[in-house]
Amino acid sequence: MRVLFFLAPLLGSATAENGLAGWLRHASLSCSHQCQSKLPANIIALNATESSPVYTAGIELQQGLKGIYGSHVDISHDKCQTPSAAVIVGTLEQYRKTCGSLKDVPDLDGDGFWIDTKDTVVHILGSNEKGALYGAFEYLSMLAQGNFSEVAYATNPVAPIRWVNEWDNMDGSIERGYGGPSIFFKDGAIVEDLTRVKQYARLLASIRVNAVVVNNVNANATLLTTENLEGLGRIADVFRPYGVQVGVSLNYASPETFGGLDTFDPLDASVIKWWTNITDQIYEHVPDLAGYLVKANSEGQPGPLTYNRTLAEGANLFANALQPHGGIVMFRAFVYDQLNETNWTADRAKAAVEFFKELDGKFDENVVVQIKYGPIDFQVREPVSPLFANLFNTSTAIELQVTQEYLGQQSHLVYLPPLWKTILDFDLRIDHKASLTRDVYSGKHFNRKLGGSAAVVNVGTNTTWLGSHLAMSNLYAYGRLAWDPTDDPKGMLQDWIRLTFGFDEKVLDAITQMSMESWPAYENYSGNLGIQTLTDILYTHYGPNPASQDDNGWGQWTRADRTSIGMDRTVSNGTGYSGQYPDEIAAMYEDIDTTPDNLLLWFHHVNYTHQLHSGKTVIQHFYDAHYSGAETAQYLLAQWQSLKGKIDEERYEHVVRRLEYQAGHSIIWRDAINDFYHNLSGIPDQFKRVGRHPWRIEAENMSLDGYRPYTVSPFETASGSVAIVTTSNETVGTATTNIKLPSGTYDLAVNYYDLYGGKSQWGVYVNDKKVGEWQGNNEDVFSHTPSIYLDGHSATRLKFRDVKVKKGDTLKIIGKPDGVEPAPLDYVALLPQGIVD
Ligand code: GCV
Repeated sequence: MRVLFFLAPLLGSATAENGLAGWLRHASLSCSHQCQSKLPANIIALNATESSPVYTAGIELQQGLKGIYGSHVDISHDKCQTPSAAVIVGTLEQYRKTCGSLKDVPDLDGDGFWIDTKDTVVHILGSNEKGALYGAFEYLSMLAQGNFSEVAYATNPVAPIRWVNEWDNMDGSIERGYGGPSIFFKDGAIVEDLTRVKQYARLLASIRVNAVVVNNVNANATLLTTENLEGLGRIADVFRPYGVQVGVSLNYASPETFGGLDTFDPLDASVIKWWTNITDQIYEHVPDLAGYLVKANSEGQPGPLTYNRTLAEGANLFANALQPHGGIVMFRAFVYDQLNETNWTADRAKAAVEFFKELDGKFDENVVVQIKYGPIDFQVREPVSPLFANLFNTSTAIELQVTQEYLGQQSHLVYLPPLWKTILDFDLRIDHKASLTRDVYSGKHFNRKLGGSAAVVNVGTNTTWLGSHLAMSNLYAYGRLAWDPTDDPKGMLQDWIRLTFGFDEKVLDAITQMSMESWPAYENYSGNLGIQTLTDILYTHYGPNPASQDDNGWGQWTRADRTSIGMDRTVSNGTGYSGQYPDEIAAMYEDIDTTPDNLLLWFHHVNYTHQLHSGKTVIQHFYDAHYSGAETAQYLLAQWQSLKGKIDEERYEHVVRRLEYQAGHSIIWRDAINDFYHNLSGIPDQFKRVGRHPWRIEAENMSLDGYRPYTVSPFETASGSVAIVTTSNETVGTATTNIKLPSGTYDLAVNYYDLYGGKSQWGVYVNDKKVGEWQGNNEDVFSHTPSIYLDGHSATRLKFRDVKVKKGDTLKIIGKPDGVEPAPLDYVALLPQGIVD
């Protein structure tokens, strides 16, 4: 293959950009003479019907060519002869009808396509219209990257199901959404203006996602009102030209709560009739509905178990109603009960296999069991769900999460594909044969037709879609992996970077490095060694709160006590979970010596002094990893800052703000986790860092006027466990101290708490000269769920650089409370160059 790059300088790099176009910016490139000769002068889209994906492909190509190279190209639909260079897009069948046969095109299946750029006429031919549109986006992606390679290849999807799920509520809020309110719903109805839906449709089609479930799995039956079904029809009309089908989540109890029946028993004739009618009505509005997504008997949601019916009977109820219409049921395996931690063998991780294994083969053909990648809940590290290895006669799909519920909620940069790959590429050794997870859920391993993936995305009306520009790489890569799970995380990322930020080598290198380092760093400064998560699982799922995992029924336990930590999931002495895997994998996890360090605490309960394969003790690994992760987070910021001037101001500033915040919050994470386990175990840090902060001035040790000490809970989320708050919500507080450090230039860090429900103001002064000021407005700036308490979610750290001080100077903080926020302050640190503390 001849690879031709006519890389042109990116014009308009200084133009402000708000992220709305995502990776489809089609930013302007200058085109040399040589490049001009490669550009098509005509577009032939072999379908003239405006709602068809092939028609859309023609429009996208036209707009893309205009955007990238400024060239206006006409579109025609009914002939394939052209006097000059052209691009022809259509299905293979349309091509044969209009233009005759084409040799060398291999068999295409699913939504696959053939692209051939070797000739003056570029051919983009899909096995169906969707495939043709995907091919057009592929070609545009090449052009937008200045790539004029002469290629001819076919590509087919690994699986037919490539869905996204949106957890949008009818009132417009989004469960675990960090990019603003819904693009679909508002005040119980479907929004009138669907412009954003159309923009989303383009993004999804360009990454070959073929269906979107528009409402939350915690579903509200009012979606089924006539007015809302009409609205659903409007949404589907917008998605249709992009080849994206619409699906809906259902509430199992709807026949009773919405339909007025006295039961929702799936075997009751009136219930069956009710769902059949509703399904027929939905198809009247959305004739190509993809199907239903159902969360049943989970986290308070109703389901068939209420009537002692099996989950398979529950799923088949919908399968029957959908079958005549060609729809499918995505039935979620996320079913578990509350458990008692005093029972050593109780284990939520076992639930999915316990509920579903015996139902294997009992689901109708159009049911797909949708399985979260790990057995708990989208944690920073989990082993693959063993359910994939326990369903031999049932179609499955993997559920991933693009929205970063437990992974920094888009206020932290975490590029997820390296995490996902630990699951997709895992060899389950079913029947002692190679059986990669990706081959199991795609249907390939068990030779099943249905299968694939779904990702919880939760885009919102924010112009960044997800709440952060850099988070969009996760959505882009999800689509690529849903099509081809062997795709390389770094390669996909770099395509995304070029499409999103241009071709500057420095930009490419920096964002690549930052992104690739981000998940390991996040794991390091949050929960490591397979402890799943240490985020607060009882509140926002965001900041640190290791104690929240235990002493409750949620089953996300760490079983940490003064001497030991971890879940014993062995068969010999624990919950028996490891025995849910095929023999070879079960044996690996059963034995502490063959369990990888990064999953040690998932499978074994050990002393803090247990030695890892790495040679470190568990506790020292905790300490070191947290220091190392937080240090990397500082570096992420520095790498981005090195790109100033190379990225438009608007996006540069938006990202810098988040990375500054992340750099600070990683230190809050680091100290909280280290202090917690240091306090619990009493084991000192070999390097004497934990609990020792020579550069800090604790706010509670300053002279206070209008401020008072406040004991923070959880204790580890305040340095020394105490912060200060103003004595009333009207009183301005002042905290003063004399600087005892040697005279010099320092970075001045302040740790404060930014609560929801107030916008306090703070100022920091040296000898009455203002060094800096800030406002407690995180809720307006960042995407994560805010907190109304002083805790690990609201704890925030800011840095003012290069502050000159003299020994004996007066350092003063003045805090002005607002609303319920009493201008809380934890500490100030004066940091010599190079010190992170
Ligand atoms: C939509 C987790 C989340 C819930 C989510 C649930 C699910 O528990 O915290 O918000 O509910 O998973 O996937 O159903």
